[in-house]
Amino acid sequence: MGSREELLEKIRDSIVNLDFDGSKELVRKALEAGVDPNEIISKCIAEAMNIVGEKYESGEYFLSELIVAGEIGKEITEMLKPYLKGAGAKKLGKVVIGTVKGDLHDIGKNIVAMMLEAAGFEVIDLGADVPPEKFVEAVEKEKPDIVAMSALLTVTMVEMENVIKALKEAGLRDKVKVIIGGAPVTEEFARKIGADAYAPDAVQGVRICKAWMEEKAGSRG
Ligand code: B1M
Repeated sequence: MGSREELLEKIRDSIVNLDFDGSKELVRKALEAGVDPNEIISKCIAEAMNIVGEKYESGEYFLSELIVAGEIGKEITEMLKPYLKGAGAKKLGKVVIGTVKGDLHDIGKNIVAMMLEAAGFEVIDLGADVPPEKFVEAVEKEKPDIVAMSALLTVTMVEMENVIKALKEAGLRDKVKVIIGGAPVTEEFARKIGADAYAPDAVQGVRICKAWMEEKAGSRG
């Protein structure tokens, strides 16, 4: 029987096998059948990327395969966008988001941005490879409630600390909450660099940001 679980597995496998058109066709089918886009993110994109990462590490896949998997991940993320929309006109709060300097991985960051928007946040997406001064500039200009950062490389995680330092130097650190995420990031690292929170996935990231806005609204009376 072509169950939902089987369809999700097929999507995951077709991403791992780098079947560009096949994976997109299956995602289209799943969305038409009413499959929750959040499941496509967690059970297909995220799991497939982990498997691709393992294949890359073991030498079965090379950089070219990593690039193709990344492109598939991006295109599928774009396909999910309209299905995640649905928030009203009144914005919950404003988030400035970006992948830190030296880091080009933006699939996870895009998913977080999309889910924040779907939850009712206004999202200013600075893109990938964003230096600390760009975060500072955006905080000065946009006056967000939250700064969200993503890093996928152990060597770029340090840039998150540099952004927090730059915000402090500009006298802006107390004006925003800072949340960080990305595969190599941990709760302990977040605490060490002085971030306010760490989120292991987009769902928890959105939950934390929403809780902060409720707190803020509460303290305003
Ligand atoms: Co790269 N890559 N990559 N790569 N790549 C990894 C990260 C790697 C783990 C693969 C491996 O070896 N197993 C490895 C890093 C090793 C390390 O540092 N420890 C690696 C490497 C080595 C590299 C290069 C150095 C390879 C090379 O050139 N020799 C190079 C570096 C380029 C650079 O950035 N300067 C490189 C390049 C690339 C591509 C460009 C080809 C491509 C990215 C395409 C793109 O993003 N547009 C790519 C890909 C696709 C991967 C893997 C396979 C998949 C990443 C991904 O999209 N995951 C990855 C392996 C892996 O992660 N297991 C790998 C899916 C995504 C949904 O997850 O981003 O973690 P993630 O986001 C999650 C959560 O973490 C969380 O929510 C998201 C959704 O639930 N989250 C947040 C993330 N940010 C958040 C922010 C928040 C909250 C939650 O704030 C609110």
